[in-house]
Amino acid sequence: MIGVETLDEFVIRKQTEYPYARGDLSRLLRDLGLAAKVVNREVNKAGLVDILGSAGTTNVQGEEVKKLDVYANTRFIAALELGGQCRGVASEENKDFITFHDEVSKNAKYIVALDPLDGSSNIDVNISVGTIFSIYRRVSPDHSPLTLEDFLQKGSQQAAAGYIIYGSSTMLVYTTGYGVNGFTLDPSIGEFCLSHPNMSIPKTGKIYSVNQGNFLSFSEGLKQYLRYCREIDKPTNRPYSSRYIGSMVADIHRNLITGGIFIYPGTADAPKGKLRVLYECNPMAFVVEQAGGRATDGARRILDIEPGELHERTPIFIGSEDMVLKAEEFLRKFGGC
Ligand code: AHM
Ligand code: MG
Repeated sequence: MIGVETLDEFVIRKQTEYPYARGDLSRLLRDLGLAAKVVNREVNKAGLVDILGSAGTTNVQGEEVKKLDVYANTRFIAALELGGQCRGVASEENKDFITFHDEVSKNAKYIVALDPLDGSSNIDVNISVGTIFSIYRRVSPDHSPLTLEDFLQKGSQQAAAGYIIYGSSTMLVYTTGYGVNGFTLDPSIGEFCLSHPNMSIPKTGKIYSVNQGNFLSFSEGLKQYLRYCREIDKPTNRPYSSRYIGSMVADIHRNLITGGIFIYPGTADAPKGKLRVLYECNPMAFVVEQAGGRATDGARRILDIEPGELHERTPIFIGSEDMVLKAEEFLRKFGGC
């Protein structure tokens, strides 16, 4: 296409810039792009067919599973298995990791951690949801069965990561550690087209995103930071605006473009917060850091966490560097996470 670069073209062009790249990762990214298009088709017609509402089961975290969660999980896993570049998958929807055993996948070097449909409580009310993915090179020997250690790697080891936002338009945003690029799905040609090259997050912003309904169970440090966000101080652009969609992908995507901070903290009842290290926090942290932002658990870099289990959770403070640093300052001074 003249003047428009598609995701597939972009991925191949990037691959040729690295003389020793074998193209496996490129093919894996294209497999994810294909699955995203299929899931997008279903998300877009969710109100028309009988896939809205609950599937009548709960997932491994005891949360209600929506039918589109099940659909997205199946589609992404099938695309990765068929593509042959992925040896196995850990998903929010599955208690244990899955290993692919077919002849092609047996030789694959990569594993994927996946949240197939994040923010799923928003599905029934026509609000943006997302898919989050994280790609690692396996650490166990090639051709041998996968082990838990292949998945319990630090986020800093990610080979690539990104998300798809099913919003007013559908976008795929990803990084391989060389900056962040965003592609918007053009429904008329069915292709993701490069629309946001070299994305960078403003150093500071005017938006803070946190579920303030939980205010009373926040730490003193976070309460004080939120008071700071609401204070009037023209030179520092305060008060900030409060924006909370309840879809992490959508909240962070907006902040990535406009500047802002997204917080899901630990609380008295849930000291590790809600969001999962492997397939929610790590990939979003990789993207945001690559765009020039910062992501910590209030003290420690998210990408340095050593996960102890597949579905481990962590508090997260992520977004514009200056805003995250300021929140950390309050946590240090008044305590908490
Ligand atoms: P999910 O993976 O079950 O959809 O949960 C993750 C979502 C995030 O997208 C969002 O930031 C958060 O849950 C909202 O939680 P809360 O309603 O507690 O604020
Ligand atoms: Mg999720």
